Amino acid sequence: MTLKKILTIAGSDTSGGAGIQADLKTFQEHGTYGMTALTVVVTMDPATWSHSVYSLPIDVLKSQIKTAVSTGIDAIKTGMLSTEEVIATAGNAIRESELSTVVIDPVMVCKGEDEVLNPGTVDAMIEHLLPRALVVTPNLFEAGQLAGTGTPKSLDEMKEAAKKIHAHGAKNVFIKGGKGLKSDTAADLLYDGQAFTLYEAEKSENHYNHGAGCTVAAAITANLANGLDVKDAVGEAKKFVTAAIANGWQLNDFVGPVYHGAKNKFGAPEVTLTEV
Ligand code: PXL
Repeated sequence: MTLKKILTIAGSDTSGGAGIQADLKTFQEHGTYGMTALTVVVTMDPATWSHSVYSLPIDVLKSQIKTAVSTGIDAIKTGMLSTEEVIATAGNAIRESELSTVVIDPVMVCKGEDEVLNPGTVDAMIEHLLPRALVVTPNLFEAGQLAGTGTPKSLDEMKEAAKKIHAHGAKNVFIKGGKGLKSDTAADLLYDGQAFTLYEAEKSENHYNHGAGCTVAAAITANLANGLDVKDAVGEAKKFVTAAIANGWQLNDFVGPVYHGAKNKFGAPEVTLTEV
């Protein structure tokens, strides 16, 4: 048996819904083989759930990347990258791999925490990661940071941000609007440099959605590794995460992760595509 091998360069979410845990669970559900290069370990205070972020030494990160790349990988995904040095290291690894199946999830904050991890990281992502991205998957806040426009609040503002991010070199820009827009659906926008496609699903009543952003980016990566084109990879990933959110569950008083196994267990929800 051979499986497509995917390396995720990302952080560990100890609570298991986001980060490298979301990536590995999602890769597994897609019949792909996940490998990891850990950048940080995130822990949560049991009394308040406030996050602490512990960076691993850069040599440890480089050593992990070397190990995984030596096996011959098919795709790379990036998640939480805490410093400019870590971002440059991930960018170099992508360049040296010569892979085109590269998905950049430009994680800047954890949900509930409202400061960018480190202000210099936005410019570093623009320099080292966006020019190498087949798909970049910002949420609304991250799109506003990368575009320099401020957080989009409408479809027109999402389109404007997507164009600016595309101009930084990302071949496809997928902005995760999710429940953030005042529309009746959970709507995300794909821009390939020519056309805008809106992906819509029913808005979930469920508020247990921790890890949704990492999960959709991981699903896009796995679908691309398995040979889907970008438009279909995104469409299938949207179904995967919509099911995962609909079946999100309460882990404790503070957090409810998505259920990464939901689509395979319960079936795919409906997602509609519209050129806009
Ligand atoms: O959801 C963003 C995210 C990404 N990566 C790690 C995280 C989080 C949020 O908690 O912990 C490691």
